[in-house]
Amino acid sequence: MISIKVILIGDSGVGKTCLIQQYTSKEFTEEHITTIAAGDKSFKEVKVGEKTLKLEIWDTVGQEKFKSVNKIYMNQAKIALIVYDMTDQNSFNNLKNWYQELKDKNDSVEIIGVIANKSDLYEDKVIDKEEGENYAKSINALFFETSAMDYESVAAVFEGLAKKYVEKKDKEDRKREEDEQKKIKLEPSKHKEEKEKDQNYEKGASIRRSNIF
Ligand SMILES: Nc1nc2c(ncn2[C@@H]2O[C@H](COP(=O)(O)OP(=O)(O)OP(=O)(O)O)[C@@H](O)[C@H]2O)c(=O)[nH]1
Ligand SMILES: [Mg+2]
Repeated sequence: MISIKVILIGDSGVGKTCLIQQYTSKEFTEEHITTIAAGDKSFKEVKVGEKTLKLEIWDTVGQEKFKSVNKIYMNQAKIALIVYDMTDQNSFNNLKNWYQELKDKNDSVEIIGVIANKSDLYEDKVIDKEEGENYAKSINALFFETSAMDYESVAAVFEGLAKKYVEKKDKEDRKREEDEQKKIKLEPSKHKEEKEKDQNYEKGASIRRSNIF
């Protein structure tokens, strides 16, 4: 089974812990208990076609003062969710800083999702879906709207990103195989060329030899 590290980043209070809780145990907490011990891991298996992926989901802290520890948590993550609260302009403005953090401190991320959370609070919404979508597009990420109270919307994120990851890996595998095939096809002619070169050399050598006598 393929095991992959998934991280959630974004400002404090956007709902990272709640999203993980909903996805892994179908629970929602009203209280905001700031995550301080970054690196809590939850696991969930997800099926993509024939493949089963084991998601290792890491919860990270959104508070500024903990930023220095984030390198360890960002490292080796293959999937990253950058979360904002659609009722909080600041959390949206900070997406670019989180993206920069990710670029600086992670060298392995393959798939990024931009998550607009708290869709149940649509009356207080200050960021339009289009703005979120445009930002996601600008960093080549997938876009999702979620409510951490609604399991389906949350599962769609993890399943969507896992699917994209598998598709990307499959494509890379196919490309590698094609390149390998091309090499094999090229090799016989390479052999032939080398053989001919050798034969010509032999011919030349026998002429050279006969010139000696
Ligand atoms: N209405 C609503 N509230 C939410 C949603 N997601 C999270 N919340 C609330 O937002 C607050 C913060 O949620 P957390 O999941 O603790 O936020 P966090 O991003 O983990 O914050 P830090 O750990 O401080 O970085 C809590 O009071 C949650 O109940 C949502 O989709 N809808
Ligand atoms: Mg948290």
